[in-house]
Amino acid sequence: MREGATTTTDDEGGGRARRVSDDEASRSIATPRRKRAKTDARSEDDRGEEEDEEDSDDAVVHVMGGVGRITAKTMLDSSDAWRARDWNALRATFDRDGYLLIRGMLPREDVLAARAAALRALAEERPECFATDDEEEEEEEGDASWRDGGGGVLREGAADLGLLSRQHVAALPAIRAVTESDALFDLAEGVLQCERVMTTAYKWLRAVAGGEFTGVHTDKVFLGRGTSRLITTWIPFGAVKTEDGALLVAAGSHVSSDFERVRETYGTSTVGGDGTVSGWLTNDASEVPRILTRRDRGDGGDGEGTPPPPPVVDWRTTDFEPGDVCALGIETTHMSAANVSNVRGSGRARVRVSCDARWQPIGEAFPRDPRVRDWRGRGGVAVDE
Ligand SMILES: O=C(O)CCC(=O)C(=O)O
Repeated sequence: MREGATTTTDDEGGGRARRVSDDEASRSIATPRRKRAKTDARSEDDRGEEEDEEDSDDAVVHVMGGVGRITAKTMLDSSDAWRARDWNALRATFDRDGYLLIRGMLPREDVLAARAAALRALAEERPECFATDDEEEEEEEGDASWRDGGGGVLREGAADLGLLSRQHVAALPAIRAVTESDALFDLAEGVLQCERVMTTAYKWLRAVAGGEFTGVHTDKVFLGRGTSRLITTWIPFGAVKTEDGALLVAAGSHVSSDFERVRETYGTSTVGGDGTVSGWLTNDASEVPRILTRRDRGDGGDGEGTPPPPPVVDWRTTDFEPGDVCALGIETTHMSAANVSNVRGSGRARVRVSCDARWQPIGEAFPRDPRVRDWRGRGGVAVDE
């Protein structure tokens, strides 16, 4: 299939790269919205309580959902269930929310090695996009090494880095060690409740520059011509804070009645084989309630002229650490936040590197999307059956 209908660049996205303006970006740096203002008059106990509350799953951030500003809550953390291999709990959460966040699922050092490999290769091919070592050191306080998660500061104006179309980079052993790790096979088999899964040889390895993002979509429009039992794992290569362009998931959108008409209309459309249609529902997450209202409730509500309340979209995101993974269902509405990083106010963005890997069960009962040619099993074996 054409690689990038879900991406942000011209040749990779079937549409112009979407960038947010500097003004939008400066207003939107993911700012935690605290539930209560801090005062010094509170007791130690109260402060402790508040800190717990701030760290709770209900913490809210302002974030650029593409070109629109939205608020998002923190993703629910399923790491304990993963560590206990509690498949009932993991599947129950996945079925309810349409996603799973698992922290520290992959070895941190492997993920950082993959990041270093991706950035080194990209810097060789697009040297003009990256700040020089000196500039980087200045910005990153000396932490300029690719290896330890540093590096990746872009020159002002750098855009359309084109990593997605460089599949030889995605195929590097250090990168495959992460994107096709046994832990991901285990997760996909457990969530999909099957004996064996396979993963697409093609990998959606992205280097996202300042102002860029992926618009609101479901994977079904890109990968839905085969089995519906297909999942995506979103793997941040390094720390990806919300402001760097983290994943944003509309929790429950795969089952919610608010999204039903969108699932039936947009969700059953497919991106043209020539990749000329972006496949995005919108590039503005703040528009989604209006789109749901328009498509779901054209009659205007209760028949007595009272417009129905706008549906609430439960956007979820988080600051990702190296090793964290988010799994998504094929009908879960999601996008990535705009990369509004501005390293030390320099006007330079930090590149966001991440990779989406797709998974489905092996076997005749699970048809493949004809747009995807090559599939791989554990150990990198080609899956021909
Ligand atoms: O990483 C991104 O920008 C978005 C990834 C994504 O949504 C996808 O590939 O389905």
